[in-house]
Amino acid sequence: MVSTTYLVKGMTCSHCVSGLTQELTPLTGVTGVNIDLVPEGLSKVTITSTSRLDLSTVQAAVEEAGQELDSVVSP
Ligand SMILES: [Cu+2]
Repeated sequence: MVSTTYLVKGMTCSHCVSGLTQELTPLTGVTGVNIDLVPEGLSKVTITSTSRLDLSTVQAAVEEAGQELDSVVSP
């Protein structure tokens, strides 16, 4: 099991959290999504998966949710 934390820009409320969770959860291999919301800052998004996810896949899901991937905390 792999756990990776990403910093995501542009999340402001619980709707953003559930929107992003809904985009990330169906990705292949994902078993858990935990989001630490920081309104108007960088929210911490931790994804647990059976194998390492492609950064481009995560980035696409984040953009689909209307947010912006800032960086990866733990590779
Ligand atoms: Cu929101």
